Amino acid sequence: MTTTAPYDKTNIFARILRGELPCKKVFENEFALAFEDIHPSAPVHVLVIPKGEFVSFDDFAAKASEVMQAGFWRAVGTVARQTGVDKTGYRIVANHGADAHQIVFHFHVHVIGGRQLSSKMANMPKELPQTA
Ligand code: DGP
Repeated sequence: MTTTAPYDKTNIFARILRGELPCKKVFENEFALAFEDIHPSAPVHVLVIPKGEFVSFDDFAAKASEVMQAGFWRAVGTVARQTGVDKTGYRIVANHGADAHQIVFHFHVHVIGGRQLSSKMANMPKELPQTA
């Protein structure tokens, strides 16, 4: 599946949003649901998803209303404060598409913290492209 494919209502996060699958809920309001990542990469690893059908960050940025965009990003901030990582530092990540290894095609933001994170944003490719 690509990020240009239409939204698939059977994706795992859509099913969590509908209550068909369980999650460890951290926060919920009219704009967003936040729950613990099933494969945490740090003591705090929460996924924040919008309550709407958006395939990826690009889809959300292009199509979500201003009210939804503001409400969603405020929810991300609330999750960081609620989990306490605002005090120690945290990283927010949204993987878009194949090169970023997006595996669930419902837009989500990872809130990662609770330990010292790598100074590298992500693994570098084995060989950097030649620039000259
Ligand atoms: P990505 O699409 O690469 O940004 O990562 C998706 C994340 O979703 C990954 O860290 C694992 C997590 N995940 C996948 N399936 C489930 C699930 O059923 N429940 C929860 N809580 N997390 C999931």
